[in-house]
Amino acid sequence: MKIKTPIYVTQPSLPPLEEFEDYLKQIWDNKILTNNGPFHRELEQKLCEYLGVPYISLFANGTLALLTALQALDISGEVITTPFSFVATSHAILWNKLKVVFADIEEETYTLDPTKIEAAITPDTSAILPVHVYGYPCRVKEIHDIASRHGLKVIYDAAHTFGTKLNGKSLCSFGDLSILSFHATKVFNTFEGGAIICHDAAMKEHIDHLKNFGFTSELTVEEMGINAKMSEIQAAFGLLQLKYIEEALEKRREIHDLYIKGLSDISGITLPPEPIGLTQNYSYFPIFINKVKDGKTRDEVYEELKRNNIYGRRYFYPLISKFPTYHGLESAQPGRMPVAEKITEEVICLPIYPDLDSKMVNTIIRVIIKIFDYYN
Ligand code: T4K
Repeated sequence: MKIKTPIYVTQPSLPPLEEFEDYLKQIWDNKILTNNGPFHRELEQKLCEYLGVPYISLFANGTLALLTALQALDISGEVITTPFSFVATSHAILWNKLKVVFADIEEETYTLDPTKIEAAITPDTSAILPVHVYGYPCRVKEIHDIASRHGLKVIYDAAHTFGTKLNGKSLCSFGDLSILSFHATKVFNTFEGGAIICHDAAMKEHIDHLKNFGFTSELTVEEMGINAKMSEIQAAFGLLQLKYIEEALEKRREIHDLYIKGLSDISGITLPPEPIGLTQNYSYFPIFINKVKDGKTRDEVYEELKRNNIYGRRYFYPLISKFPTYHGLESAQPGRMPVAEKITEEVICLPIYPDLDSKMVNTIIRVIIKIFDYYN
């Protein structure tokens, strides 16, 4: 049962190399490398069609998209967000010199608890920045209602949601703005990359200006922009990736189903939820290890997996609020977010990616069964 080569939590999907050469040849011919070139424009159009969203603006990565989204809506004061995410979520708030206010999550979806959002609102609050963690939907209706009642903006960190739908509607189409990540570790990757999704042409133009230094014409800079543009090589790669996305999602689904079947009888493991109305992208396969149920701690299981060459990841541990940068915040104090504090101690994301073959998935399942000594 010994696994010889390390198996990591993910591995990027790559299309056939020879197909990418055609795109490279076109770039070599036309010499357009960046600044809203033909592949960039084409990828924006194709992604709007694929995701079923009205407007998309491509970015060099998801973090720059988050930073720019906060600028685009002119957010000030305090922003309510989750501690159970990748650190880019709240770093984007800090980089904009705004105050991070953490609120607790729900146990069912690992996303912000609407009642905790409402309790965290003060006269200085201007936005909510929830995260659809692992592609599971936030309570979008409740969050919309809270934002409307209090006059707040909503920016969804939808970095994990590529291809997911809630009741047939793209999960990255909610809120005032949503951001996506196309990092190498994501379901759809352009090596590095990201996007902002918005709902009207004026906002799209505003965002396009912001990501290009604030230029509105050759001679005019009207606002303080940044350079956050996606290059032609990334956009070309994205176009090729789109050709294979359905196949990649299907392979992820097969792995997900194997894990569900193979691990469902182990009492110490809680499997990921199947939210009603959600078309998933199977970007992550989080399991939750409850010591009380089976006597094993998450870290014991995590270390034992590593000894077997299986490199799951504890996404997201520690909570962002535990990092020194956030220690001073009142909302980050221990005991303030009991659900997030529990979930972060229980989670391990198991390897899931299109090139992980079913034999290996079954081996991983057998290793886990052995760790739990399930048949003894
Ligand atoms: N919001 C959320 C909710 C996010 O999750 C993220 C990013 C962002 C915002 C920001 O978006 P970006 O600015 O990144 O576009 C990874 C990624 O670096 C990060 O993009 C991602 N979230 C986060 C959840 O995961 P690490 O530190 O775990 O990455 P790393 O390098 O350890 O990679 C994990 C495994 O993937 C490796 O063990 C091996 C494999 N891998 C990785 C890379 C980079 C490969 O096989 N090839 C590769 O090129 O953060």
